[in-house]
Amino acid sequence: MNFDALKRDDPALAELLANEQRRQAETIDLIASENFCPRSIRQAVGSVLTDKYAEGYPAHRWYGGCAVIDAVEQLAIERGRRLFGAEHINVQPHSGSQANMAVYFAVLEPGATILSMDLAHGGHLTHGKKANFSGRLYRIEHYGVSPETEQIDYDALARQARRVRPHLIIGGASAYPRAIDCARLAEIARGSGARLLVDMAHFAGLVAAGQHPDPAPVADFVTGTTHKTLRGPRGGFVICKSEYAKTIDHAVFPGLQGGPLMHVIAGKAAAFQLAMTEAFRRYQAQVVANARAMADELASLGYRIVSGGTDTHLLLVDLSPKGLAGAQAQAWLGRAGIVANKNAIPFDSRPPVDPSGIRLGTPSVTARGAREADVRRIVRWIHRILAAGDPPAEADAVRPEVLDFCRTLPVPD
Ligand code: DSN
Repeated sequence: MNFDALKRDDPALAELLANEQRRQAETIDLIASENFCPRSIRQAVGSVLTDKYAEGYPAHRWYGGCAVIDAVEQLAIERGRRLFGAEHINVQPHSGSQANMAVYFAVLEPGATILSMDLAHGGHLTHGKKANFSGRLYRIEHYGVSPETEQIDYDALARQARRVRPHLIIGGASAYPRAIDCARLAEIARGSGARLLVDMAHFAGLVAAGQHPDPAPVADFVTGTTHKTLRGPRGGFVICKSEYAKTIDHAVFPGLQGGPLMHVIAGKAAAFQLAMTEAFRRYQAQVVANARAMADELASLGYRIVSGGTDTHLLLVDLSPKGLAGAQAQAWLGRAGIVANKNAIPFDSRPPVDPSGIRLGTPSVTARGAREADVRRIVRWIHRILAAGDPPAEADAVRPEVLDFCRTLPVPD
């Protein structure tokens, strides 16, 4: 990106941004929730739309001068609806957390019961962690994965839902490598008198490209983020059935937020458009194929893959059989320019700050054009480092090869 004006007005900040640009160009990003937002979308996000206040919704604003803004938001709404087959979409949530909050505020009273996936089994902070608003405001019951399969046991979940009688069931996670059976969740919700929210923040891009079942036809609410697999700007959205449209819109504004980030909403419109292309469908198929190839290569090198594999863009590796832990592995890999994150595995005996696993994802590296052979090569570098007698020295030896890889597959435009 050209930082000419920033260099003139704030050289110190311009230097930091250039450093980050270089870091991204020269490292392999395996963080499952990250991606490369195309330059065209970054132009929309960096545009004059940041200047405009537009509290309200298209044709119903509290400010003058919103004709262009209305057209931009309407475009995002229409494209989002078409992309996900949604009855209604609200594109204003600033983040996935706020999208979830909007659903809770729309249909739950404080103290209501939520049944959601345990964070320790791959769930999300906003699905009821004690330190989060969700855990403070609501009575949280968690489901997890089966100890045998490390996958959701839908029969057990159905029994739990009938016992707990939650007001809301949440499907979706941030470190669960398997496809979510949204139709089954809907059946369980109906059978227990609950509403269903599917938080597809992680797999929205897969849904858009037909690589994961679409929750929109079966769930009362679907929340998502636009910056993960969807490869757009950082932000959130809520999809719901028409009967909830007014309640959700009211929960977002004036319930939670004031002025929408119109520059980001323009970026969302652009992302939804790109997500409807054949190129995007091919990209997401490759994201999943690459994750499978990574899991397969790791398993062949003796690593234990949580749940035995993946259906999505991410995998969880249990490092404990190798006598390793996540934080140390993250640091050694980082030294070689391979960026990943430590992650708890289900039933982890280690603390969350230094868990037994690492989470690996393929959205970013696939956006650079990597295919199965490339990700298998990355896995062999990971193994070289983690299996070495002197891992930091081996990381230093791998680093030039990683740099060469990054130059061969540059960050996309
Ligand atoms: N923090 C995100 C992730 O890394 O999965 C989820 O919000």
